This record gives sequence, C-alpha cells and structure tokens, in this order.
Amino acid sequence: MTARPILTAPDPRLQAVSTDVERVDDEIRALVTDMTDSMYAAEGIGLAAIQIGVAKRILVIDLDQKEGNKNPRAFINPKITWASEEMATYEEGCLSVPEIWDDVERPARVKCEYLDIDGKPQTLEADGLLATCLQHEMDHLNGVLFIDHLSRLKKSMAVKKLTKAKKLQAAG
Ligand code: K1U
Ligand code: ZN
Repeated sequence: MTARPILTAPDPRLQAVSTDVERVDDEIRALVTDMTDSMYAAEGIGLAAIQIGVAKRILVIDLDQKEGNKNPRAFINPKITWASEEMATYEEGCLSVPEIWDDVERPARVKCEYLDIDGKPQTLEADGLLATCLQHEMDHLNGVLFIDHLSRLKKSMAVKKLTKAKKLQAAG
C-alpha cells in the first residue's frame, strides 16, 4: 500500500484527541496497512494514526522491526485497564519529534483491551519496551507527546529545536 508522510511537532494536528473506530471494515484495514508501511518506511517500532493525520484511535506496533523482522500488531480502540504501581524508565524517541530522545518514567506493566484487525476483542498484558511503546502510542491518541512528560525547561528546549528545524526545512 502506501507509506504516508509523518506529521512532526510543533503541528497542532498532533494535539487532537482521536475518536473511536465505529466498525472495523476494509477501509480501516487499508488504513492499518498504510500505517504499518509508514512505520516501516520511517524505521519506527510504533505509530498512531494521528501521526499520519488521521484522528482515529488506532495504533500499530512492531518491536521486531529493530531486528529487521516484520511482526506488526494493530490495536484498534485500545484501552489501558490496569497499570502497575511499579514504574520503569526508558529512553524514548518519536517519529513526530525527530532527533530528540529522553528518559520517560511510566508504569512498568499494563493490561490493555483492544479490537484486532478482524474487529475481535483482545486483551494483552505487556511489560518492558512493549508496555512503554503501548503507553507512548496511547498518549498520541490523546494528543500527548513524550516531550510533554519532560520538565518545562527540557520541553521548551525541544520545542525550540523542532521549530528551528522546521524553519530551516521550509527555507529549503
Ligand atoms: O513515533 C512513534 O510513536 C514511534 C516511536 C515509538 C517509541 C520508541 C521508543 C520508546 C517508546 C516509543 C519510535 O519508533 S521512535 C524510533 C525507534 O524507537 C527505533 C527505530 C529503529 C530502531 C530502534 C528504535
Ligand atoms: Zn511517538
């Protein structure tokens, strides 16, 4: 299918709160394929629909992409139903926040309910990088970026860097 361009911050569309998918049909499955292609083209391990400008509650994740394998998973209307009190810190990056990486602390384990690509309800208990990636992508569905979890100073430095990069890009 098609790898679509990925929105980068600061773009107001990334702050949108995405809405639930009403029916998992062929149109949604085609969107999931485009999302997966876009994630692979950008060499990411996750992507939320809003990152390609579609405000629907869909995310794709493939942790095996790091090793060059393909094992994509789609999560439609995902909900975190439980989060551990134990926290874990990972250095996070984001395809919509290019060239910025920083430590973010989040619950170490989560339980998640979602619809799969066939519209069937599924549950998943995740830990490690999968738990972090799920929470990072779920944040996108609520208009939140990982830099929103950083200190005010670190976030404003990141926004300045991103704004400058966009200006340079626009100047050609
Ligand atoms: O933009 C995104 O939401 C995807 C993001 C997911 C993520 C990464 C790290 C921690 C939490 C969430 C990325 O995929 S950034 C690129 C990346 O992590 C990566 C790419 C190639 C090899 C290894 C890592
Ligand atoms: Zn991201």
